[in-house]
Amino acid sequence: MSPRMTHRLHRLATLALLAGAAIAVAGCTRAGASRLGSAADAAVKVYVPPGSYDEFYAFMSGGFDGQVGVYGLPSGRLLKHVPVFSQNPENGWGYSEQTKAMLATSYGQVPWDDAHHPQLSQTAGVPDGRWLFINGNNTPRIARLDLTLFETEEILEIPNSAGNHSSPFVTENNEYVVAGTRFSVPAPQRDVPIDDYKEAFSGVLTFARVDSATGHMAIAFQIRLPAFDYDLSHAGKGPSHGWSFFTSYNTEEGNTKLEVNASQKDKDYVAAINWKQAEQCVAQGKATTEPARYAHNLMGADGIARTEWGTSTKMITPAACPGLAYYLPTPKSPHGVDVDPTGEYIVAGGKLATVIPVHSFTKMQKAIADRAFMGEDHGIPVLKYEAVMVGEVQNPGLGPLHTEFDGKGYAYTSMFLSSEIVKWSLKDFKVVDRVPTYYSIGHLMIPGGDSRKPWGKYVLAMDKITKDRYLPTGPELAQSAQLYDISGDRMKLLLDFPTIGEPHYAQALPASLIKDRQVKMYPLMENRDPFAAKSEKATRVERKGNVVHVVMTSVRSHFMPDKIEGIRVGDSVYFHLTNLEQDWDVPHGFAVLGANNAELLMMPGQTRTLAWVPSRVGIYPFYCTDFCSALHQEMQGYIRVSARDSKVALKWNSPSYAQNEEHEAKEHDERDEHGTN
Ligand code: K7E
Ligand code: CUA
Repeated sequence: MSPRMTHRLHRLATLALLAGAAIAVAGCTRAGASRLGSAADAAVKVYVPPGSYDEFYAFMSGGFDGQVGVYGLPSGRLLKHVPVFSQNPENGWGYSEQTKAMLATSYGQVPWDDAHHPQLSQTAGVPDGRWLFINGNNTPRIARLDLTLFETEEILEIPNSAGNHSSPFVTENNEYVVAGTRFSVPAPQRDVPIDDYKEAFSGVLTFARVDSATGHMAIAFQIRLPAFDYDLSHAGKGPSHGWSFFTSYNTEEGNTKLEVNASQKDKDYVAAINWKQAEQCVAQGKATTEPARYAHNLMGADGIARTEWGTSTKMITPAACPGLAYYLPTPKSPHGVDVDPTGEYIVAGGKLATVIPVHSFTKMQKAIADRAFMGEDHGIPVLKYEAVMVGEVQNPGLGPLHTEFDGKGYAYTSMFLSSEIVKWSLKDFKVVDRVPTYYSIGHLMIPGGDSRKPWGKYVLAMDKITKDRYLPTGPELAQSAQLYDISGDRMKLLLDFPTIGEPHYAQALPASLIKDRQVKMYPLMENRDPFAAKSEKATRVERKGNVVHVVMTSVRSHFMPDKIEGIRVGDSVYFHLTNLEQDWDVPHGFAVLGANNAELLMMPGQTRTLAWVPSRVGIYPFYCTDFCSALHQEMQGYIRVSARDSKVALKWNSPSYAQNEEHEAKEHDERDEHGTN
């Protein structure tokens, strides 16, 4: 949720409170006070003794940090910070020559983003531990992380989109990851008056196919919809497999002052998209091929990321494909949309609504068959609210946003304004429990809680505001996660922990699913980087005009070569570092004085390349930044940089040098003969 929206909700909350609608808040404070229980009990439940492992991996989006934070649950310990959309100078992600292409987009290299929704890949609707997908919100992209590496392997740009918020939300077998645009824009982009919004703008939903063997994504088709704001999504499962649901607010189609203009209508929609129908229409040639330029960045088997450019997409419209889209009226500016484990209930979080509406997939199908429409909107049938709604959770609190499920018949909804989690029954839609959160909860997460088989032991609240929860740290205070035990009838707060970045959504799975499948190193002999040096003998320095390739190795506890002369000011120097180690957890680092991009961190067996243009003469030390051995501090070297017109010969101390010297000498003779240089 954006700060602007937060502000708006606060204002509305104030209004609501003034109007005397504070019942829910008062109720929750009472419940909360009696809920802290024994601190010792809670401590025991989250205590993971030294040397022991956590039960779950939790993958939390970093929000405006553009990365993924991996935490252990129940301890809340940070295990890894995986750079995705944001350059990371700590290990050279997005800076090294091998990873730079990963951040290519049609707007150029975009080295940051706002990442909201991690989604684990699924098999038959259950997280399978293969991949993690996550959306880039600002420059529309979807990334895929490989969970044997905990690294980003692929980033697909989404054309005809702006604000990729309702994304990536996988279908049951990763048939698709989806991408709905939050901001409608002209698609394709063009120069139009903003006041032509209603005629010229579109809200495009994208379905990208995921290859079941490799995980590689490819845009299969796009759907052109009215110019609403498509906010969140979840896929159907079981009986509702084949459908995806997207919340849409701003059905008023305002293009300015949305806090007022998009809050006019009593109900907006959940858009129900029949993607099987879409597949058929595409197969029947009902899609139009439209030009589009977008980047598809993929890490190669050689460890080098490359960009392929997409040039067109297949666009379908509900008009050309009847049965593709229906609108489910949903009160009031809905945010989250979540599907329960059985696939029957579709729960929307109407952030300005006083109830949580629950739609039934069975009723929806019947309503479609009976043509129980209240009308059409832009030619798309709008189903009657009563014909699809199966229940409304009464008095849930204020500002319902997101819902997760425990697999035992209960749903848990985050209430942003009244800062609480509300547990309610899927049988009768009655609230059975509530606990306060500290403060302003956005998403919440139960391991597997949006899948067919939740591991319903904990719920994690992700809070926007921490205020007084931690030691103060200047103007910016940490965001926070809070872990609650949900194994009993009543939720119990166990733990608070601050997070890196702003966690929006998260996903978690049992550690046992992936912990034994981790890649421990890259086999050196299979290294296919063109500048890999698989032994110290292969190290060398080569000049081609102003370009110098320094092909180096690192191994405990030295670089080869570690003494290099003959570099000139303004040269483009490429340091190609191969880590010769073949042991788990022995990365080496590489840093050079004045490098104005990054350092490198090379995993065992891996080659990484740093570009460097020295701007002034001098002696430049370089060293290993990762404390790798007792003699780590000896792991260093020098580079001599001479003037642009200097005659200092290229020279380095590795086994290849002697050989090269003869070669160079010959070259010099030849040059002298021809009178050049
Ligand atoms: Cu509710 Cu971007 Cu999923 Cu944040 S979103 S809270
Ligand atoms: Cu290698 Cu420190």
